[in-house]
Amino acid sequence: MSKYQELADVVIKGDIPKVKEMTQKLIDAGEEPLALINEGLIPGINEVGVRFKEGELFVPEMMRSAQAMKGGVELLKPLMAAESMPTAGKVVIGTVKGDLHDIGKNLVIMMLESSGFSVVDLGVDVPVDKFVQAVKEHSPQVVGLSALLTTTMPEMKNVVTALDRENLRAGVKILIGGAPVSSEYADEIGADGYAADAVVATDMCK
Ligand code: B1M
Repeated sequence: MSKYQELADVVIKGDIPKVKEMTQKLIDAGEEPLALINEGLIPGINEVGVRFKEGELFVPEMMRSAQAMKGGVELLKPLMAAESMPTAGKVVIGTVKGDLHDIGKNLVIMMLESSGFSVVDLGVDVPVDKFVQAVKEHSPQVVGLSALLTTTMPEMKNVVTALDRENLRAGVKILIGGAPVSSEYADEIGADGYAADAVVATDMCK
């Protein structure tokens, strides 16, 4: 059992005030912010996914758990912010069209920013054209694509194809992430890499 099992349990219950209260108590007790995320909040939301799949939980419960998790992350975010670090580079990131999941993407952003990257967040349900436009406008070193649904994975390929077509690949690496994708999928669609989590994503951007 994880040290932060109780925190995971209140995420599973979708108890928004309790998640905030417990996160704050753990912060005050000097616990490591990243450990609270990786060993408390994420295992909690992952268990919600398992129970949803098994038909024990439904969308409204999953939504409440997601909100509870976000409440905890919001308290941890300022503790991980970079303090006047020189910018390590620019990343444009978004969740692909048709997909509304953003917890993982937001964690990646948080880690990138805390490592000194400047990040342009395009949000969720981002159409291909918006990625293309953002690359033209911001000239990032990395484009990050997030997808959590098997049905939205092909949108990643559409973004890769569009950036190829517009001759925008020079100097830009495309990194993909999200539960259903893999490094094999990255190879298959012609992306430059796959990051399994926010820490790996940040290392790869570096
Ligand atoms: Co959704 N959902 N959901 N959901 N949901 C999943 C993904 C699912 C696996 C649950 C299940 O069945 N077990 C399933 C997908 C099945 C499939 O496609 N194979 C599913 C489904 C079916 C759905 C709906 C269709 C349900 C419905 O309406 N019937 C619907 C779809 C809506 C849509 O998008 N169009 C839906 C809706 C929702 C909520 C809105 C209720 C909510 C999302 C709230 C939000 O994000 N604001 C939600 C949630 C919370 C989940 C689960 C439970 C948790 C996702 C999550 O936040 N994980 C999820 C089950 C699961 O994944 N275990 C599930 C925690 C997060 C930290 O991990 O997102 O993987 P993750 O991000 C990681 C890495 O993947 C990586 O780093 C992150 C941090 O470590 N990473 C990147 C992610 N993006 C990256 C980008 C990068 C790099 C790394 O770029 C550089």
